[in-house]
Amino acid sequence: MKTLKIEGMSCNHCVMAVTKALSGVAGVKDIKIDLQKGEATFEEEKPVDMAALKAAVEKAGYRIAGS
Ligand SMILES: [Cu+2]
Repeated sequence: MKTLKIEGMSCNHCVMAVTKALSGVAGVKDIKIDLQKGEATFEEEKPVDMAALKAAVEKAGYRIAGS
C-alpha cells in the first residue's frame, strides 16, 4: 500500500476529484482518501508511474506534498 500526502483538499468534492484523478493512472486501485489527514492510500496493481500520478493530481488542482 502506498500513502501520499495531498495538499489542497477541503471537502468531499475534493476527495472525489482526487479519487478520480488517481483512478485514471495505470496500476492504481483501491483508493482511499482520508480528508482529515489529507492522505490518499492505494494499492499498486502494477508499478505506478509517480510522475504521471503527480501530473494527474496537479491537473485536478491539488498537490502531492513534497513533490
Ligand atoms: Cu473541496
